[in-house]
Amino acid sequence: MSRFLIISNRLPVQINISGENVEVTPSVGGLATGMMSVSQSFDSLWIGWSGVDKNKLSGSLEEKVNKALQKEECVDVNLTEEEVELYYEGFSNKTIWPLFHYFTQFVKYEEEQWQAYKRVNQKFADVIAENMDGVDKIWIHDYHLLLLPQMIKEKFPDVTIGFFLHIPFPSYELFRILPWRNEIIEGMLGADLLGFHTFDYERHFMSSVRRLLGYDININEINMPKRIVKVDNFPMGIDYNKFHDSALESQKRSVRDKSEVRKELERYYLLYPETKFILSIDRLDYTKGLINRLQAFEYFLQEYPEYRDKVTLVLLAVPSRIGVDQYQQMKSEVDEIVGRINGEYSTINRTPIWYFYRSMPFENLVDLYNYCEIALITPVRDGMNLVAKEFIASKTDGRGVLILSEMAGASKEMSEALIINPNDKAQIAAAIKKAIEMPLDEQIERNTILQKRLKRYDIEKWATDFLNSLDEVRQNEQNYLAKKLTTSSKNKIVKEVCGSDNRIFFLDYDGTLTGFEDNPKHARPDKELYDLLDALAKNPKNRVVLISGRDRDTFEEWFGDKPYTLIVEHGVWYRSAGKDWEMIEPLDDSWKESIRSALEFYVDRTPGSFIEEKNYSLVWHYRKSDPELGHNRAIELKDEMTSLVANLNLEIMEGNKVIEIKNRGINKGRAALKVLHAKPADKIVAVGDDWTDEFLFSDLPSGAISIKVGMAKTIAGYKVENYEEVRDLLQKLACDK
Ligand code: ADQ
Repeated sequence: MSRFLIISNRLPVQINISGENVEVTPSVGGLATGMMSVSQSFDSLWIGWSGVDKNKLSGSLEEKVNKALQKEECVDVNLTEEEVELYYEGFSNKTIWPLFHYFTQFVKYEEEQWQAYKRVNQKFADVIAENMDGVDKIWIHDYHLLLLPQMIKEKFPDVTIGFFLHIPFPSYELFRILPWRNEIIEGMLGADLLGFHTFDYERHFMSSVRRLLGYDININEINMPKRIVKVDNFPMGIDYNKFHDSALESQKRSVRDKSEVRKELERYYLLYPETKFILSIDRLDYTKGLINRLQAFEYFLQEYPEYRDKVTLVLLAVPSRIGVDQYQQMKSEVDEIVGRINGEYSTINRTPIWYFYRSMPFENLVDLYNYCEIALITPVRDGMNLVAKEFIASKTDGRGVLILSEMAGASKEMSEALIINPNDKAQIAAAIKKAIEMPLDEQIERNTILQKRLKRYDIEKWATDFLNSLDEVRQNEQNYLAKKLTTSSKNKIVKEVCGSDNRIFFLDYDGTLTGFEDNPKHARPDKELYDLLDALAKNPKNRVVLISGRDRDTFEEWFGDKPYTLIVEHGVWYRSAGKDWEMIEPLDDSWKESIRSALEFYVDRTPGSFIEEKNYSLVWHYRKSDPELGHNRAIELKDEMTSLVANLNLEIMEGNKVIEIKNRGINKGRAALKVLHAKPADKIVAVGDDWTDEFLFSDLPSGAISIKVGMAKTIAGYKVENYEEVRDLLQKLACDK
């Protein structure tokens, strides 16, 4: 059985120490539950901070803590008080948390905290390294450990790493503010699979990768120099049955066994049967929108006086991050508004807001979910928001109305709720009114759909989906590794090629024999390349064919006096060494005018892009443009061109940061076959880097040796990482004899 590590800032356990006694109890959080269900099929270990500073414990107590953790299959990363202050309360909660939730005004930029963040991430990496025996998969959680994937990848390149971010990933315009943005994104890219709650966060992340690091992105895969990283969204679910079943059980309890909360709610309801309970539950955090929620409730009481006697807001705020300034300020502000509203609208018998500032046992939480008719959840930013889901899961008879902020990730899956803008108090007040008045059958209809979805995509399914996806990524990596040109396969190829008396080399130019430049004209061959190609061509048993999408004039200038065959414009023109250029087949170029004017429109709107004109094709280059804009414009352009080219017998080819429009049916494969038809070869080697070379690979006769440069999918038999590796191989293929 393979071993699997789960890594998060906090371990899923509570440690209680009294005297010499140590008690470790598993926590009931969603993540722990989800992991529990999947971890049963693995030999798994959870690594994280226990919340206890072991430096302060006696040797015997420390031993007891370690043993108790071991029993729960947990290993502790011991953090000192100073580390907790700088890494956890500091960089994690004063820099990343506010920035990723769009609260730029709260973001602290402290070098000392950043250094501590790096140090603690390294500390996690060190503890992981001590526990790597037999491990083939690691799943890292959340914003405290953004640098960890890369730290592990560097040390253990063969281990598959998944990373899930539980909070939003902000838009590039926000993320770029961070002085350490590149290190953070590179840290995350150490993972093989990156998961986010929603497509928006995934999109934001991709955009930052493209703009900051310039990597190519293929739908949801990032092509890094040596690896592919997959990015996807996995909306986190809850343990649906646990909430639903507990709510059912609670209803069945006798009066004596009922929770105090439930008894109080029922007693109140008997006295005031018209009351609607509005529930508000969250950690006391500025992202959760408590202030605007209270203001909207106040506005509701002002605007709809007829309901003043009929609603009670049950406000449950869980103490959180008490050491961080903003949280203390917020607590005072909440206290003040609650005081003001209760002062203004209370009567002898009734108080409009019941305010609790504490955590609650699970049973009481479920009673609140089950009993309250309306949930008012108005975060100004929230990665997902599980409370919204837990409320719906606990509605055993299908009644109840959820009012949910469009800024919560959960709103993307819960469109049957009343979706509001958390900054629009009039809209929230109107939603409260609508919720109070909503007919029962409509409530049930909406909730039935929501419940069905939550039940199907529960926490277990979420975790399993993520892990299955991780396995797929691993499989793809293995497929890649299977094609990777190893030293032994290189030796085999050299032996095979040099053993033949009639060899031909079809070599693409850009990205294959040389690197890319912003301006294609600057990618001239260097001396090393000329020497290499000359050495290859000098052997009378070799024929060198440069086969490229380049224009004729450029190749004439660079290779005009060389003894190589040249094929340009993807197979429009052909030139044997020392002979004149010939067209491979007659073509028409009368279409260029109409296509050029369409392309010019894109040049005007995409700074840095330009048109290259070849004899029988037009190319729009966007390598120098803003990567994000260039990518989007390329999609638009392809879309627009598809209808334009249909009647002109043209086709669109997408290369590396270029879109080319050319006559249909002209491609490198067809051109190569013509060369081979004129003079067959016993051994064929073809090397290329983009998808125009796939035509070459697919059309060549079986037995040809095809080599792809880069990570993208290919039908070629082998893959190499870069043009340097190609040059190294060609050096050997010049063959002594
Ligand atoms: P949180 O910001 O903590 O989580 P949320 O998703 O709402 O927010 O989860 C809160 C959890 O705490 C719920 O499971 C709830 O049952 C529990 N809880 C709330 N009030 C409680 C109380 N008074 N007593 C006991 N338990 C209480 C972060 C992100 C979210 C994301 C989650 C999961 O900020 O956006 O949904 O992680 O990825």
